[in-house]
Amino acid sequence: MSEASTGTGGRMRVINPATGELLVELPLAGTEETDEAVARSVEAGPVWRAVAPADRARLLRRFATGVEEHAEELARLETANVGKPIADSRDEIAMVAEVLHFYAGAVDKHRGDTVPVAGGVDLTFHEPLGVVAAIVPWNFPAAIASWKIGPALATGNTVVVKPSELTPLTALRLRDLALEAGVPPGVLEVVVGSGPVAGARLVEHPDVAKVAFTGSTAVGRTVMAAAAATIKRVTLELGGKSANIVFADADLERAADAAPAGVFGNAGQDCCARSRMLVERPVWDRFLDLLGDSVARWRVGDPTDPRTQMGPLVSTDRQAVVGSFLGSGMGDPGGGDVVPRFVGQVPAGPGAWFPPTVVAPADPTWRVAREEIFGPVAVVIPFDGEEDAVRLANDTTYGLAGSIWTRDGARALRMARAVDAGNLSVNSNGSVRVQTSFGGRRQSGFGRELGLEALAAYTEVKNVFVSTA
Ligand code: TXE
Repeated sequence: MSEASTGTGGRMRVINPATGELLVELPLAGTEETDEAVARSVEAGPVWRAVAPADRARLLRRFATGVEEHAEELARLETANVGKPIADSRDEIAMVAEVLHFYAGAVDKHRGDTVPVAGGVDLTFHEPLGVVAAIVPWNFPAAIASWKIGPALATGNTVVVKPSELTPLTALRLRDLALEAGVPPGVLEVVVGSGPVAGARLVEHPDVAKVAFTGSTAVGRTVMAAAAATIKRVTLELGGKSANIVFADADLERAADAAPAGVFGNAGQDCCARSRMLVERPVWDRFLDLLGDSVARWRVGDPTDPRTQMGPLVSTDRQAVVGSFLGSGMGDPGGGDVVPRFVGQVPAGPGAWFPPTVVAPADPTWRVAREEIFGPVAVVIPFDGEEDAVRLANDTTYGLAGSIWTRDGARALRMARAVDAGNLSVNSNGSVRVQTSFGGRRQSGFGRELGLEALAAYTEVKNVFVSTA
């Protein structure tokens, strides 16, 4: 299946990955169409900033309400386009609305300061940046778009969203719902185009003030380098290889029960996937027994069935990539065989299916234990004590998320401080909440989304001194 063509004037075949069925064919924006969207966004800037704060908040609330009213339609669209279970899509669309409500409430609360200085009065303003390009991946298309749209619009920016070429459908609907809510034309633009053409053009465009990027570390690197030419502001939310650390004193049943969702959720196509399970040696056998049971219970199948917990991968191309981490000779650098210990079930027939797969024990030097796979593959590695757990958890170039399972509160806090990642959870695998900041350290990127922290990513402080002499 060829999911997308690229280049100016091309067309994109948008595919349902669970069935291989063609959903729609869309024209791809080239450089010219991208420039036109940026021009509309520039023009809309003064219009949007002239809307009184309370009215801007009302418009964002109305937009949020529109999302709620069309939630089922949006959820079905997301499931058809991404292949994710409908239960997940419903949660993610609910999150889109919650994000918009949250930032609607922030419009008139992101205030400046007065600063004590000699000779006059000094005050600060949090000013919008201008046109923000939101470059979005295919794993959570609507949710991740909203994380950028919400705070950017609330603080008076205009936004051009470039969804992934594989999954543009919900972004287009969100733009329509914003217009229907009364958000002025041009304030929220969507450019459906390929990364190397439309995405790259947004990054180099002199009228784009900031790029908010979520995607692979490799592309993030090129975005950051290209943004240097115009000194563009950049925030990057990139990959991860997060650790799920299970101590011997943990509630093992609970940890094992939660583990599949922590790594196989969204078919593992989640930057926060807990794809490295670290298990303290005294409970290795017991935990592996429990994990085998919970993997066997993990329901893979038709994404439109509300009981389904995992659907297919986003594309058939991804099957080969995910499969390349397993098999004979893949135990590099030793070249041994990477043979899974547990392999779950997948439906027969068409679709980009890949079974939930657990490699245990895995050597920490193997590629399967080091690289982001972005598929439903977990490795399990034994450790001996707290220090060893910290060493293994931090033995990665990434630093996005992680979990610590223990009944010892002091240890939980010591570990949470010692693991070098932006988002940690104790006795839970949840990383993302609307009210709290989200983002990475090291090569997982920088800048924070969500929470009140995101407002700083879309504004700059202007300082004004007024002499009273
Ligand atoms: O990401 P890309 P892909 C990781 C994950 C996955 C891998 C590849 O490991 O397997 O990345 O996914 C746009 N200038 N993550 O190929 O290519 C592109 O069109 C500007 C982690 O989908 O990084 C899309 O809109 N933009 C991750 C977006 O960048 C460019 C989420 C992301 O695509 C561009 C997704 C360019 N030169 C993948 N090239 C996470 N953090 O959750 C591409 N794009």
